[in-house]
Amino acid sequence: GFLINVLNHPQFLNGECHTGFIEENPDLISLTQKTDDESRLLKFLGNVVVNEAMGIKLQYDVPKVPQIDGSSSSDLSGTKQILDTQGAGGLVNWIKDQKKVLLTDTTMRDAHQSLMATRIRTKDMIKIAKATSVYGKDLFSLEMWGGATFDVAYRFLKESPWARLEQLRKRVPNILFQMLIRGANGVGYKNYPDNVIREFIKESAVAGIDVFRIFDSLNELRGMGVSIDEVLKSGKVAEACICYTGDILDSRKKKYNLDYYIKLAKEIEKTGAHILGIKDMSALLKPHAAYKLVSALKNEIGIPIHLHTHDTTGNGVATVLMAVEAGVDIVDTAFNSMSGLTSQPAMNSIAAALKNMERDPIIDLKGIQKVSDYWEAVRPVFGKYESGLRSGSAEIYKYEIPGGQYSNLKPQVESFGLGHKFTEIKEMYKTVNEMLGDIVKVTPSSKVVGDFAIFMVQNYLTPENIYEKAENLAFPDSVVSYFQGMMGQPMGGFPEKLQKLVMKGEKPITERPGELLPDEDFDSIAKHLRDKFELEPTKKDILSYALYPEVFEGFLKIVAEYGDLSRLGSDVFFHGLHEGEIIEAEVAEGRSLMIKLRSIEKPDLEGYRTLVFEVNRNRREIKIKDKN
Ligand code: 3PY
Ligand code: ZN
Repeated sequence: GFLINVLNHPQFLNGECHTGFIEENPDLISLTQKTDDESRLLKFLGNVVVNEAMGIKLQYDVPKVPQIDGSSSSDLSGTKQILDTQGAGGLVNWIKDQKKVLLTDTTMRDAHQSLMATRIRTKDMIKIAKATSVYGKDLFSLEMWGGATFDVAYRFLKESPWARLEQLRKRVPNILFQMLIRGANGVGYKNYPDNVIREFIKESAVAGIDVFRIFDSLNELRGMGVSIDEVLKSGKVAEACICYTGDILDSRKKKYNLDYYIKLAKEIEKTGAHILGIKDMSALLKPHAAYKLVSALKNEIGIPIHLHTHDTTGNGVATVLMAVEAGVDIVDTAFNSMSGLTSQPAMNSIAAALKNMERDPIIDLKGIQKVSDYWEAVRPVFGKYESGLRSGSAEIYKYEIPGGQYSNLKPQVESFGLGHKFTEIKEMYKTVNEMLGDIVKVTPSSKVVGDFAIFMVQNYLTPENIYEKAENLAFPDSVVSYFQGMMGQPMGGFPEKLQKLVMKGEKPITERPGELLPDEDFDSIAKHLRDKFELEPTKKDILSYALYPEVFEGFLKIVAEYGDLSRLGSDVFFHGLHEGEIIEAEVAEGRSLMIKLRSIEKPDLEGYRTLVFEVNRNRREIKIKDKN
């Protein structure tokens, strides 16, 4: 490395080398560690420039972080302190005593999951964390973990979701942290052994999660039982959900009517859960249905009610306001610049609308505007992950597609080369739901319906011809797993004829999947990680591997190859540098490199491009294979 540094030094290249040259340039004698970081980072950047951004990078403004003076951020006391000093029961009593409606902010979880394929990075979150803790001090909670964030952090962002939790916790000591857990499906797409779910909850609770929002993708209570039980044991807050589907205002729809939800809510209350969540993942809960449902539930159960909806139809704010009228205790919202469309309804607007009203959430309106302004400036960097939806869509009432899935469906369909059949696939989504007997659709059951719909269109199948045409076709894994009973049992059971077709003679299960899955062997995972990666794994590593073996291994390999990428700015992480751009890249605590991309050369005969960088003014060249 040393010799190359000398040879590449601009002074050396210009023939200005004399005997004192080395002494005057001590940075040439670099530790191996340092050159390692440097080469790894350049390799990463080179790949982004050549193979992802293709040398094109727009101008992004640096988001302004509101300045907080020291005094306003210390001694903050909020819902977190109520839980920590009075326990979950004390918190529940406090909620019930509030006249105001309490607000949750979902920006760091569902909002970006639904708007930009979950791509917001830890770095963007921690910059605004302190300001959020100050200006959002009267929020009930921040939903900032779980759902798809766990998988995406490792898979696409090459960073640890655990580190995110830890870093946010340090900066937000006063507001409850909330996560979404898919019951027995954890933060994944399939049922996990009970010990994985239990240990994951324990570890998350210790790491800083306070409120666990638990749901089952088929509204099966037994799919949530293990999670509820473990959260109760941990002393944290168990929020168990009814997932809303159908339309309780339509008397022709008999399956998911008001009685169905009341019965389920009562069963949930009996489990000892602290809060009832109404999870309206597809934004199907119309404003007047919200009023009807919340009013009825308020009469029937005693625990607080927390409403989660999306704005996919454009009616989200109205739904929230009607729920507030009916006495809902807590509602999910997102800072305005991260709200709307497939995301949550707009927090700043709702808080302003309720100003001076009986249930005024009493939030610092000026302060939350500053936080919203920050996110507005962050968003353009993630533009390529946005869906392009420009308005709310009333057709979602017909299709019943969850927010996150709706914005993702188009790219997914395009990846199958079926972009021109998007409308047909949405129609098929509805048809498949009917073929399955009208099921609750939320991760992972929504993925089953989506995969099945694409499969139908791809293979020119219809509900009529499928029985002869698909006899020898292999169905998507998610569909097979669903019919095996590995995601639980849908209300009303499986359609038998279709189940036979998919299962091809195999016998489905009716037990709770967790009863049949053998416990995960954590010791053998630890040994595997030790042997393969020379890593002394933490409990968190072991759990991450148990949940996502390939994804976690992929993450470890990337870190070995490129180093810790979490310190790079998102503009650089996603778009690299443009020719002539200079960045300051932090490679380790307190150590930054000044990197300039001088030029991108034309590919050579083997398709390699030479990129000329300057790192701390030293010339560095690297060759990157152009894969395009
Ligand atoms: C998730 O499971 O990630 C969801 O957001 C479902 O609505
Ligand atoms: Zn949601």
